[in-house]
Amino acid sequence: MTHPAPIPWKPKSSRTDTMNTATLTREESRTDLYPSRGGMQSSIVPRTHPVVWAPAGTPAPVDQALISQYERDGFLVLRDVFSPQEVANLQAELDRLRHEAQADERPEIVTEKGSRQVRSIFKVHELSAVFARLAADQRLAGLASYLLGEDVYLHQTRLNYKPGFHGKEFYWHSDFETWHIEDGMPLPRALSISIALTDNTPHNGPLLVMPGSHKHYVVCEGETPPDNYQMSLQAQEIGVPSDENLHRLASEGGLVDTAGPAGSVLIFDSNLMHGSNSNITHLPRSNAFFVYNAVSNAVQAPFCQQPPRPEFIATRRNVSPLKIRSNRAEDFLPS
Ligand SMILES: O=C(O)CCC(=O)C(=O)O
Repeated sequence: MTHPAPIPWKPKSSRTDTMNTATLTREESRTDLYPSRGGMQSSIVPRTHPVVWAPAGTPAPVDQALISQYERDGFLVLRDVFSPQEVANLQAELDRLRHEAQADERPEIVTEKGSRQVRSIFKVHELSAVFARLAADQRLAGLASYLLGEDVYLHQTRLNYKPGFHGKEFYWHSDFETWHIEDGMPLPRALSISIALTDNTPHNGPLLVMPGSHKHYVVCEGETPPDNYQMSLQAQEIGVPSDENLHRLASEGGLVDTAGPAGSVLIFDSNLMHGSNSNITHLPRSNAFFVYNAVSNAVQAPFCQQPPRPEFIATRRNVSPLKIRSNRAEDFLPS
C-alpha cells in the first residue's frame, strides 16, 4: 500500500459568494445514464462525465497541481487546513454529539452491528451549528463548488465514529452507484469531503481508495430490497462490485490509504471506489463526511423501483445553494 505525497495546501482566495447554476433539463435528469442492479450483469463501463467541472479559465482556489492530481486520481489529501485550536473545538463537538446520541434513539443515529456504540450520526449539519459552519466553510465548500463548477448544496452529512475495538468495516463501494440508483442523483457531479477528527493511522481503519477508479462506472448485480438503507448503513451488501471487478480496478490503480493526523482533509470524487477496515485498535478513528452536490444535479426519483430514502440520508427538500462563509476558530466551539 502506498501513501499519497502531500502537496502543500495553499488557499488562494476567500470566495464567500455563490456561483451560477447551469440547469439540467428534466428529460436529461430522468435518463438513466448509469444503470446498475435490476438484473444487470456486473461490468465496468467508462464514466462519460467530467471529474473537474470548473469552466475553463475559472481561477482555482488551490494550486493547479492539486486540481490535476484530483482529476487524475479521484482524491486529494490536504494537511494543515485547520488550526490546532479549530481541530480541538471540533473534537469537543464530536464528543458532545456522541454522548447525546448514546442516550437517544433517532433514525439519524446508527449503532454498530451487535453493539450500542455509535457508528454514524447523519444530518449532522442540522443537528449541530458547529458542523453546519464547518460544512459551509470556504476552505471546504469553496473548493467543492470550484470542482463541481457551480453552486452546491449538502446531499448528505454524517459523522462516522469508528470506535476503538468495535468500529466495523465499510466494504468497497462507489457512493455514486448508490446515490444514483437509490436516490436518483442524475450525474457523478458530487464529491465528499472527509475531515479527520482523530488521527487516522494505517491501523485504525482509515479510508482506502483505488486511484483512478473514478473514471470507470462499476455496474453491480442484485436487486434493491425495500428499506435497503436500514441494513446498508451498518453493512453494505447491495451495490457492491464483484470480486473480479474490484480485482481489476485495484490491479490497475493500486490501493492507497488516506491516513493523516486529526485535521487532515480528504476530498474524493463521488464515483471513487473506496472502503475501510474494522478498527481493532484501542483508539477511535472519527471523521466528519460532507457530501456536496451541484445544485443542477439535485436528486430526482430513484432509479430503482423503491421509494426515496429518508431525508436524513439524501436531501430532497433544501437544495438551494449553500451560503459559503469564512470561519474563525471560536465558530467551532461546541454548541
Ligand atoms: O468511514 C469510513 O471509513 C467509510 C465511509 C463510507 O465509505 C461511507 O459512509 O460511505
